[in-house]
Amino acid sequence: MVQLVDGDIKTREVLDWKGVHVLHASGSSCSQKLRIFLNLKGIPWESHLVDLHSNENFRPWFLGINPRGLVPVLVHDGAVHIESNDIITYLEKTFPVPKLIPSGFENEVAKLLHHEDELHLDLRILSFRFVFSPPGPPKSAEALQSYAANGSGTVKGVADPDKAAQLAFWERVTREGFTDEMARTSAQKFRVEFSSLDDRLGKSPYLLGDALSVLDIAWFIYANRLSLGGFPIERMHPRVHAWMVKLAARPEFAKEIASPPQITARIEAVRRAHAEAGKSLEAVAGF
Ligand SMILES: N[C@@H](CCC(=O)N[C@@H](CS)C(=O)NCC(=O)O)C(=O)O
Repeated sequence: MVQLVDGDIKTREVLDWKGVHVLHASGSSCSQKLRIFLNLKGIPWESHLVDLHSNENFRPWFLGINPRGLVPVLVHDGAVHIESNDIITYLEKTFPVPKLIPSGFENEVAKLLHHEDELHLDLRILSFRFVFSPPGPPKSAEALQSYAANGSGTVKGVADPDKAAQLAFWERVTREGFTDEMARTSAQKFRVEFSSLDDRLGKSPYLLGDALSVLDIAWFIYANRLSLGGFPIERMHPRVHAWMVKLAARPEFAKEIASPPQITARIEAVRRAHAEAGKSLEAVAGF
């Protein structure tokens, strides 16, 4: 569980926030996951949007709340929680009904969610390359300087290696771009994961059995994002595709993945342009 300690938090005003507050971004995959969870739980919460496009997350105010500069963040009665899976696990304990982590599966779910989180940078690589496709470097030098310089730099009172890893990631992709090699490696990892999910879905309607769980939410978000990038889920992993379509029809999921028409049109245009250049996700990954 990642609950920040007093010395980690420089933006002191949040310590007075009462109730459930979520700092999030509409198109961010981890924020979508948390919002679906909150919808299914029926937990009332107050929204604080963070604009990732203008790098609001790298400015002192936000870094004073999450020293990692990442969304989502939960502030519950003045306590600051970071890391989407830890936030979800904390909320599951605090608001136990309806159950979204089945009894007896707590350790397995923790392990599986940790594994999902380990693939987050792979999701980011494929998202930037095939969905967002920014024309220039993803982060300006000025934004990265602000990221490096601000915030406490500590999590639970200890110098935070995760921030250094995030910085190294952005510096690398600023230098090299999101290369074919990076995209291929990341796509291959998801092929392995989706094959294993497909096997699970051959045995039960949801990933952990007969009931929907946080694991379905987490993997739904990844599958949805990758299908926007042109990952051939329907052709390669038909059970995952059918499960994804079934979940997407539920209102708690549908409203979190809906995009304004101009964003949908842009994503389609990016996909078409990549395909015309022979550089679709399928082609680059060799699927
Ligand atoms: N392990 C973190 C990952 C969070 C993360 O990477 N969030 C992304 C959005 S999905 C973010 O804040 N990116 C910062 C950026 O794009 O500048 C979690 O699960 O909360």
